[in-house]
Amino acid sequence: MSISLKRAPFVVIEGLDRSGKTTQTTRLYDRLKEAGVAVELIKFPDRTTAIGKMIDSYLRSTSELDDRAIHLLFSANRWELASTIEKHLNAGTAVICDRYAFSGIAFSASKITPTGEPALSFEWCLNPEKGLPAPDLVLFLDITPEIARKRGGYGQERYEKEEMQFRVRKLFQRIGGDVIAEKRDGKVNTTWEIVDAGRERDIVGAELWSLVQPLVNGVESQLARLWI
Ligand code: FDM
Repeated sequence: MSISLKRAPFVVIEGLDRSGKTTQTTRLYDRLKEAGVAVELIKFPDRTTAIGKMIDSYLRSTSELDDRAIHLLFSANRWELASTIEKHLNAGTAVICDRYAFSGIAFSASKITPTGEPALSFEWCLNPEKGLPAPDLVLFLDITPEIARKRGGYGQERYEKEEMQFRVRKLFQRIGGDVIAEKRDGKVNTTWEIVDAGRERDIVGAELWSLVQPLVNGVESQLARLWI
């Protein structure tokens, strides 16, 4: 009799506005289900919790909050689901997250003061994310500002402005570069994949599937924690 020590994989999808992130996340989830994989889809921010409702009203500009306060609420929204994510993975259910800690850092660290200085430092933004369950795979859906513009206007929510998206993209590139270097040095278990989301929807979908498929039978390594 063999005892399996495997747990289910934890996959995060990150991306810029107009990158097709939500469509691709849903497709991936459906494809996993069709393949008979037990899987849960979690979207951050999770706007259904008490904390999530405060985030939702801030994003829709029906309330104002200090930059630090909203940053910590986004982080707390992940922490309130962290043990659920861990339980799913250990019980053999794969978890896909639409956005995670990387969005948390990239968006908050992109905020600037009226004189153009960063409102919050990168390190300050990273700190509350330390210790969250670390994904096995991050799929970063990258899109250039030009293609995003061609795909039509941004939505009405706070942060859905071209110059903010431009800074967010730069920060995602910095975060991804750090994760790739840390993986190469054996410091983290997270694989960061940059996926060109400017291509046709089916091509992007096929690439995402080819990156996720090798994980569906489970991963050997214990669940790691982010940045500790
Ligand atoms: N966002 C999302 C943050 O600023 N911090 C976070 O931690 C997360 C998860 O909220 F503009 C931003 C990113 C985006 C907005 O996300 C809502 P969706 O995916 O558009 O709902």
